[in-house]
Amino acid sequence: MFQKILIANRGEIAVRVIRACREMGIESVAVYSDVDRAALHVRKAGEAYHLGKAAASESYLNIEKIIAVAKRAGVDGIHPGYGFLSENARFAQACEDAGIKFIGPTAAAMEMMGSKTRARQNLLKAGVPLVPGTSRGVQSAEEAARVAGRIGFPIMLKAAAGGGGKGMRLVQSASELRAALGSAQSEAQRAFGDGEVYIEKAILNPRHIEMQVLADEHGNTVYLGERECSIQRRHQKVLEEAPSSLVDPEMRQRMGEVAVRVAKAAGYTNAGTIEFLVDQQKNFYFLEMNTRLQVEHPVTELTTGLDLVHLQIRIAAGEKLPFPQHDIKLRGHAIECRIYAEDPDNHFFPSPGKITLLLAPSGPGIRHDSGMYEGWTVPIDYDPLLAKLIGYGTDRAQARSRLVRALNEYFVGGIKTNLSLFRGILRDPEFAAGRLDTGYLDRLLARPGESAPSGDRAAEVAAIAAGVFALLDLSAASGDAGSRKETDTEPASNWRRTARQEALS
Ligand code: MV4
Repeated sequence: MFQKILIANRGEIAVRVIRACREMGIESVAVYSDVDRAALHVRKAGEAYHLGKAAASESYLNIEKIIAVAKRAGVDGIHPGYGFLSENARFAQACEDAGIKFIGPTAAAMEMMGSKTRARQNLLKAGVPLVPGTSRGVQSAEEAARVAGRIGFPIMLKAAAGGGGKGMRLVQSASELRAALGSAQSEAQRAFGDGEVYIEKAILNPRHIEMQVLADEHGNTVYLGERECSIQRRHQKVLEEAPSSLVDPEMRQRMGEVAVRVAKAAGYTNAGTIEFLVDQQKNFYFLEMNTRLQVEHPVTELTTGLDLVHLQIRIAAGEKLPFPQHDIKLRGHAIECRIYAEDPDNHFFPSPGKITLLLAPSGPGIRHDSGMYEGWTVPIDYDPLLAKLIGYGTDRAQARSRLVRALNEYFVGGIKTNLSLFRGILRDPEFAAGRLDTGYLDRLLARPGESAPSGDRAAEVAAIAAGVFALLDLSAASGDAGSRKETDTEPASNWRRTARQEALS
């Protein structure tokens, strides 16, 4: 087993991995940039080392600096979290070259999945269902037109090196093809340094459903059930749940067995996710594989009772999976909300700044994985994910009602958050009925009066009242209202405070 693990990440996921290390008796090492000196992951780790400037290239994306710190701190493992270097094959290789175990798949498995055309070539041979299309880059508009003639419009042009929608174009007819191909190729070249673009038949209004797998280094691979991730905005997931309301046990088994086949074809080890597009006839097609622990892993943890980070660490230490497939039992339902520092009333613009007041929810069936604390300043430099709020229950209705209750307890003062968006989603009858696809959120936001939180007045008033109470409490305790006045939402004038205290006494 590992003695000491460096977490090459920040925010809630770094805290999540540090917690697993503590539970397992492993020492933890945090790294941080200039703007993260006071971040929660730095406070929670056993040791912390400065990397450099805020820019990710000088800090969380800097392979040389991270390996140097890892050697100095004497770690025997590195956990990459998600994002940053987590799917970087060069980083996995650099860890191995330094004699440090990368807690994730091998560089070779990452490389195979890093190119979608390469993945399609290998998976076609393995009998994995793929969206009809090409498995190599198209060379010319004429070739693209021939392929489109065979599979039929509409088609998707996709960057082989891409993911998350970059370099992707929906093409409705032959007349648009040449221009779309040119712009997709140049966007791919700019974004990934690789202009290769291939073709898939477009699936209209698909659902995005993904399957979690775990593979040890002894040839054992299992699936842990699916997550429904159709609620997205601009290719950013917003809310995820397990299980999917579309998937029955028979479909789950078929999807799970395909996912295991994908993992085995890639020589995959550790935790991974196979993404599928599901069409309106419930046909599912391999989309891509994510070779990392994902943001939404908690919904799988809650419905399987397993700790995915513990298992990642045990697998990387060379242990065998401690259970066979038939021992994995799914129970209950979990829904995750991604809480971002962004303003849903102003185009979801980022909203950095100081958190002046934080009332975090808890209680039955609630898990809150957070990277923030009261008094901390959210930097503008990184992804604005603050925390994940996960509701769990014996069924979907209970998970939903607990989450609604918890959202109404939740208050973040000083910055804007997207909490109100979740109040809107969770009370929507379409969501409650499980009628979801990847167009769901855009349709909800386009509905008049639905984009704003104001439909939920009672919750807003309760949240504001909770904020006022907590402020009064704080200023009474410190005996110094004046020290907070620059950043608080309420002006700290004496007459107002006195009036409130009188009203409350
Ligand atoms: C597709 C598709 C329809 N047909 N491929 C978007 C991000 C990238 N990972 C794959 N994406 C899509 N690929 C074919 N052949 C529709 C999407 C898509 C999408 C997929 C998953 C979740 C949300 C989405 C939103 C818009 C488009």
